[in-house]
Amino acid sequence: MITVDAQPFAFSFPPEKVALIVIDMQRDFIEPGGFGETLGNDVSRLEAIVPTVGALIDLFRAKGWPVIHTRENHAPDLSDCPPAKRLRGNPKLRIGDDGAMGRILIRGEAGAEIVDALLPIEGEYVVDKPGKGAFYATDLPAILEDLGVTHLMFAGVTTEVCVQTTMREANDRGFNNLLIEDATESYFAAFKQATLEMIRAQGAIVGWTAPLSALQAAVSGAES
Ligand code: TIU
Repeated sequence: MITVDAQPFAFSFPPEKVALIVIDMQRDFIEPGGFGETLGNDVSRLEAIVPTVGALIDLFRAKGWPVIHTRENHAPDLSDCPPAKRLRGNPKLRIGDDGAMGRILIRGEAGAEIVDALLPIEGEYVVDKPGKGAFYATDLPAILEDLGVTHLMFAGVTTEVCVQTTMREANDRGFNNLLIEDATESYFAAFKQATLEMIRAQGAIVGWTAPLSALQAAVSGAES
C-alpha cells in the first residue's frame, strides 16, 4: 500500500488497483467562446490548473497506472441531450449552437476536445458522457471492472459539478476516492472550497482530498 497524507485522514491505496479519472478538461470549459463562457462564467480560473493536471497525469504515466479521460459531449443530432438540459436558463449559445470553436459541446467539434496540453496518449481511456456524472450512460463501469481497480484519484473541472457528481457516483459503487485539490477548479472559488469540505466531511463521507505534492511525496517514499 502507498499512503498519502490526506484529509480527513491518510488515504492508502494498492498501486496495482488505482486509476486516475481526469474529468472534462475540454476547450469548451477552459477556453473563451465555449460552453462555460456561454453560461456566463469567467473561464480564466480553470486554465490555471492545466500544468498541475499535466503533472498528475505524468506521474500516472511514469508508474504505468491507468489514466481515464472524460469528455462531456453530445451526438451531432442531440439525441443524447435531454431538452431539459439544452433549454435550461438563458445562455448566449445553447448546446449544439455554432460557437467560436464549432458547435457547443458536440462530439468531434474543436471545442469539445481536451485541451492540447492534456491530450490522451495511446493506451489511455476516453469516456464520452452526456451527463455531469461519468457513470451515467457510459462504458466507465465496464472499464473499471476490466481494470479491477478499487481506488480512484480525481482531477478536472468543474469541482462542484462534474467532478463531485462523478465522485459521488463512484462512492456509491464502492470505490475509495481521492480528489487532488490543486488539479481541480471551479468557476466559483467558494464552490470549490465548499466541495472539498463536503467530500471529506463526516469521516470522508464521499472521499479524501490532498494536494498533488502529497501524492508525489507518497509515491517517491514508496520507491525509496
Ligand atoms: N457548468 C459547470 O460548472 N460544469 C459543467 O457544465 N460541466 C462540468 O463540470 N464538466
